[in-house]
Amino acid sequence: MQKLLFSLSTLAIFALFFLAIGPAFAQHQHGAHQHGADPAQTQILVSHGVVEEIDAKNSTIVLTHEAIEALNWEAMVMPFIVEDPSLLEGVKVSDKVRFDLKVTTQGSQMSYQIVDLEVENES
Ligand SMILES: [Cu+2]
Repeated sequence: MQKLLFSLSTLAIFALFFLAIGPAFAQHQHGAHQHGADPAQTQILVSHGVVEEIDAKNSTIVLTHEAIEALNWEAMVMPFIVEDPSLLEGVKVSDKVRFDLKVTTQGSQMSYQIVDLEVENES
């Protein structure tokens, strides 16, 4: 009987111990969670290019863009998603454009979206 009482009180002590550290543990996890979930970071880069293809239905434009040093990109041909398809209104193939590229970084993931586009043909 005395042995049982001892183990019960041992259990009670353990229970108290976990009750006491439980909230601290939860708080620590919460803090770790907040730090671990990298908030998305965005930056806007201004670049220039030439229009190769326009697909307004899919909010996509293919550009030959100049080198973008901030991204370590060489000049190349690539498709871009535009934030608003109305940006493609009045734009045609072989137009020279200036575009604002929103770069979103979340952890190791990066995504790119054109948020402004302006035709800059020389007259
Ligand atoms: Cu590119």
